[in-house]
Amino acid sequence: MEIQLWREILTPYDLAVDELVVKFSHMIKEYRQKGMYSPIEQVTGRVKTISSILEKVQKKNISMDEITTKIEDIAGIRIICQFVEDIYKVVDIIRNRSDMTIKSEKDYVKNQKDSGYRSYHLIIYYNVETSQGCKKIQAEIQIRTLAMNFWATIEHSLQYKYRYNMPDSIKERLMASSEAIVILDKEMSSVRDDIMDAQNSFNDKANVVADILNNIQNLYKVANKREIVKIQDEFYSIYKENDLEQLKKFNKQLDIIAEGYRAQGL
Ligand code: 0O2
Repeated sequence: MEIQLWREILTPYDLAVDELVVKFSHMIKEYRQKGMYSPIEQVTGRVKTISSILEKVQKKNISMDEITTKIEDIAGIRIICQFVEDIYKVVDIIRNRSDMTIKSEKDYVKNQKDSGYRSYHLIIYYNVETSQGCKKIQAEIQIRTLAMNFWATIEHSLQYKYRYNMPDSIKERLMASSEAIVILDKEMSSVRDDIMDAQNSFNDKANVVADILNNIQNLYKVANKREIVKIQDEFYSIYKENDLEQLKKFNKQLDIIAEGYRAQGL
C-alpha cells in the first residue's frame, strides 16, 4: 500500500487517540479539582504502528481492505487505576458516556489469560470529525491497575524478546509473579479506604492553598501593602500548623475580605 494511503487511513485514529486522551485526562483533573479521589490514575494512548498492523494482517489472514473493520486496536487507549475496584468504576463511566459506544468487552481481570495477563478490555465506537467528514472508528481501551500494568509491560518485553519461544522456566516465573500481583492488588484494596482518605485530604489541602494564594494575589491589586503582609504572615503561620480546617476557615475570611474589595473576579 502507498505511504500516502496509510497516512489517510491512520489520520482519524491519530485524532481519536488525541481526543480520548484529553477527555480521560480531563476527567482526572475534574475529580481532583473537586477534591475527590479519581478512579483514573493515568491515561496514555497510541496508534498502532504500520509494522504492527502488517504483522496482525499476516497472523490473522486479513485482507488489506478489511484492516479498519477487523483490526480493532489501531487506536489504543490505556487507563491505569490504583485499585481493582476502580477498573469497574471506569467501565461504568465509559458505559454511561454519550460520545462512546461499547462494541464488546473482555474481562481478563476476573478471567485471567493463560499467560497470567490481567486487564479489562473494551472495544468502542467513536466518531471523529475529519476534513473528509465524520468517521466512526473503533478503539481499544485497556483498563488495568498499576500492578497489572507493571506485569504486562515486563511480560510484553519478554514476549518480544523470545517471540513465540519463551522458555518454560521464564513462563513459570511470570505465572508466579502474576499470582503475586493478584495478592498485591488484594492487599492494596484492603487498605483502599485509608489510602483514599489520605489522597482526598492531600487534594483538599492543595485546592484550599491554591484558593488562598489566588485571593492574596487579587488583594495585592487593591488592598494596602501592610494589610497584605499581615495576611501573608497569618497564612504562613496557619500553614505551618498543618490543620486543614484552620486553612479552610482562613480562606473563608479571605473570601469576605476580597468580596469587600470586590477583588474576587480580578
Ligand atoms: P500490542 O503490541 O499491545 O498492540 P487481537 O489480537 O487483539 O485481535 P485477541 O488476542 O483476542 O485479539 O485480543 P486480546 O486478547 O483482547 O488482546 C489484545 C491486546 O491485549 C494485545 O494487543 C495486548 O496489548 C494485550 N494482551 C493480550 N494478551 C496479553 C498477554 O498475554 N500479555 C501482554 N503483555 N499483553 C497482552 P496486541 O496486538 O497483541 O499487542
